[in-house]
Amino acid sequence: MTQQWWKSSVIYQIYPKSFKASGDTPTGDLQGIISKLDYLQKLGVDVLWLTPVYTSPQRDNGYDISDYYSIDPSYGTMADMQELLAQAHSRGLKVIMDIVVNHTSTEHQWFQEALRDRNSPFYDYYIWKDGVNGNPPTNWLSKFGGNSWQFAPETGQHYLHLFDVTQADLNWENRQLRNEIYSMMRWWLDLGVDGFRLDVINLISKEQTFLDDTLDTATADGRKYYTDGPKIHDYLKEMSREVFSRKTGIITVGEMSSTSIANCIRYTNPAEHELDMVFSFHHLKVDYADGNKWSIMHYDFLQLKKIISDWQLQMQDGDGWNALFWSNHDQPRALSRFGDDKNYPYQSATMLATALHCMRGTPYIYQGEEIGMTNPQFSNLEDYRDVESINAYNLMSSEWGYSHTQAMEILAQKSRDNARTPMQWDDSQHAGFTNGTPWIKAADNYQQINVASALADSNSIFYYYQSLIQLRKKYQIIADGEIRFYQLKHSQLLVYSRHIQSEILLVVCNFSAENCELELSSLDLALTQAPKVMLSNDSNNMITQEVVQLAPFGCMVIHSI
Ligand code: TEU
Repeated sequence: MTQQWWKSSVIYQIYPKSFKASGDTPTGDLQGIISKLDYLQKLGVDVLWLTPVYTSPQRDNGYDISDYYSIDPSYGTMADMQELLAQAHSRGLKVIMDIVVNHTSTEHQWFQEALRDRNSPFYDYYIWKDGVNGNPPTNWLSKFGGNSWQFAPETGQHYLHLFDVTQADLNWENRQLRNEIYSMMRWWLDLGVDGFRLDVINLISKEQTFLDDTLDTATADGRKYYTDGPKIHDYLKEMSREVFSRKTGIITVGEMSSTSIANCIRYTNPAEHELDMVFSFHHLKVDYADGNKWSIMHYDFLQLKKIISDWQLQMQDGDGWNALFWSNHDQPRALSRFGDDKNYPYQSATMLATALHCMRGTPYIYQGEEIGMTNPQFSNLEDYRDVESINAYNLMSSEWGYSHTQAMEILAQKSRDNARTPMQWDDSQHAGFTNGTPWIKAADNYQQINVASALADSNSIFYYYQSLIQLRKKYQIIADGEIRFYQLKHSQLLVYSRHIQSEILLVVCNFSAENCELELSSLDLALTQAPKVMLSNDSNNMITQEVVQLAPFGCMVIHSI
């Protein structure tokens, strides 16, 4: 196995709560995942990423961990976890765990000990400060709304929570805490997991000055004091030494909140010995009006291309590595967001997949993306479950004065629950997700959009994904080729090429609902006389020696050797 085997791999994200229930429970479970491993193997992915399945009060669906060493009973047992690892490994699939070490649940024993006794060694595992003249220690805002400090009467001080009030930030300055975390991570590696997705890992090092921010823009909310903080690279190097270096063949991916390219080069350049790859989110903020997520806006295509090309080119120059993704459990469905899920669902889904999978980086598929799942368009507030969405609704209606209809429209476009509806397995009740009542409603379109019908149709989105995954394995140029971009001002097309010596892969994607043409001479590329069409998602897409013509949401991958 080469050292960077994951360059030619594709990773599949499972949100266990919504993936598959093995019986009649409202939530999915580990046995449900085991029952679908053959399906994932058929798709052809290499690695499964499981969002948190540890014991948790589930206030933030498992990102609030109360015990790192056990499985939440709603998902099963540690024996189920071991069975999942064994069954996955026997199919050649690796499994990575989502590890949340920026914060724990306030129900974690460490926090409970801290509350009980200020002199306990666990007190300093968290970040405690005195209030200032009856106000919180700083004006930093929580990512889920409101101030990010909570007063605890038991201790007389405030603790920091960058997320929900039940998610207390850990104090990484404390050496003993870091050692506890590293030994816990080694324990999971020893159990057989193949690596980690590290939740908001670039927030763990806080500047120790604890100063107020200006609050005069959407991002002046305190984040400059803890994002890519002063000791972050030291901590990741330490984690790499203490944990990652203990096992070969693992993979590490960091989730980086509001980060910079320069930092992400350091996080992922192999010479730095920090992480293998990173998720960044700038390309998914192109529909935030004035930086505000809770707004209605059609995304800005030129901005999207600029961000993507900047990240691709600069990470390439700095020998960094991107995790490529359109979707995850925190984002609305990409097909509904960047495509036309009503008129061109097949073309939009396959074009978006092509645009992503042929870039430089390791592609991630979020459950359901491979069958074209869409936003559910919930019409009742009661359909929503997500803590962030419910807080946002309250903010919009009570503080911003939005009407119920306005706030509901915004949630329908932006809520994280858009991606959290049950995986659509078949056309039976609740999409075949559970025999009982699901914890969150399935999208109404499950009778048309589901795995069973995708598998039965050789022209489905599923099989297109299967081909894309196979191409990455077959053609080294997709994994390793140099990337170049063209036509960055074109209002419909994303155009880029990959190169290994004189071999060229040209990728042309139409992000609009209109036909579109590209003059090949505009690219200054030495293509052969008759380049081969490696992939095309519409029978009306055409190529001649002079032009590429694309149908609405059409795309073509052209190989010249
Ligand atoms: O997300 C971090 C993060 O930055 C997002 O929460 C983002 O701020 C928010 O989703 C915007 O909609 C990770 C997890 O992926 C997320 O599910 C958790 O809620 C969060 O960390 C806290 O652990």
